[in-house]
Amino acid sequence: MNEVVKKQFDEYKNLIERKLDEYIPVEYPEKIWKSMRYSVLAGGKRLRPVMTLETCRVLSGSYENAVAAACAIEMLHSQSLIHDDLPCMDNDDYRRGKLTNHKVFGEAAAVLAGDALLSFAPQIIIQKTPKTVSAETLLKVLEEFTVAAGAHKLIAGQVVDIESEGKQISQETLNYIHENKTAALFKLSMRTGAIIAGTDEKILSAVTEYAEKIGLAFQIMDDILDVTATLEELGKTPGKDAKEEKVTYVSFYGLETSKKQVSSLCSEACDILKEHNIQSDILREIANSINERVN
Ligand code: GRG
Repeated sequence: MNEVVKKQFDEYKNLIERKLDEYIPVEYPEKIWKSMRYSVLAGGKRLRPVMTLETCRVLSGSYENAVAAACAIEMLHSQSLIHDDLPCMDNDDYRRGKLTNHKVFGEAAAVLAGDALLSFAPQIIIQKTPKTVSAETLLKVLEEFTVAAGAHKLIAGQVVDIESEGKQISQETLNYIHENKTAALFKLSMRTGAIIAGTDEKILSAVTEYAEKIGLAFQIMDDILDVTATLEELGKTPGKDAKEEKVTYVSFYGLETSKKQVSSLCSEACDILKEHNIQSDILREIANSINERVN
């Protein structure tokens, strides 16, 4: 990412960090709030909320109106990571370079922290979105959020992923998992920014298509990094996919073809921006930088 774009990205990121810290207090009973804060404030890349803010801005909205929803999406992302790391799911000891939530707070608190984040996130959208945003828009944002978080999207992807372990699955099933586990959150992030900006259906479809491509590219890169990166680089345990006998893009197509697929998807995503005259350096650079990412 070039220096100017990185500065813009970091401005959004710092705003998200500040607001997440402000939105999640430590109240009674302290254990649950501390457990929620531990994972949400553990220093992720904040890619999804930055995409929400930038999408809103570039489509002529006030990005300030999208801050609460952007933070809620990051809370949902954190919830999915806390639960995914549990022994009954992916069973990981490290996340974002730190011990996973259940390793620090215990399994019961980790399950409850995830549950609490899942309902706290829409609460934040309702309570913290500026009142200048119409009730109709707020309802659309909440619908997008609840659909993405539930059994139609994230949970569907997770269930099929778990059921597929140790099996030879088709390319169709692999894509289903990636679309629902990973791309769905990128789509939610961008669609939320676009809806708050009040964009028309044509542009909403264009940003959805961009997010689909970016989401798939991001997940293929995740599969690649699982094979090529270290624990220090990743902040989580590498080599898990092979250990759990998971079919991934790398096991399906090999490393080189997978890398080519990432490049093609990223350049197709940039083409969509160009075609619809969406002039965002950040969104273009996010697409360009996915194949360079190391964590
Ligand atoms: C509902 C339990 C549950 C799971 C839903 C989203 C999900 C399915 C599971 C989370 C684990 C996982 C490996 C998701 C794939 C997407 C992905 C690569 C997440 C990591 O995102 P980054 O790299 O993380 O943006 P940071 O730490 O930077 O925020």
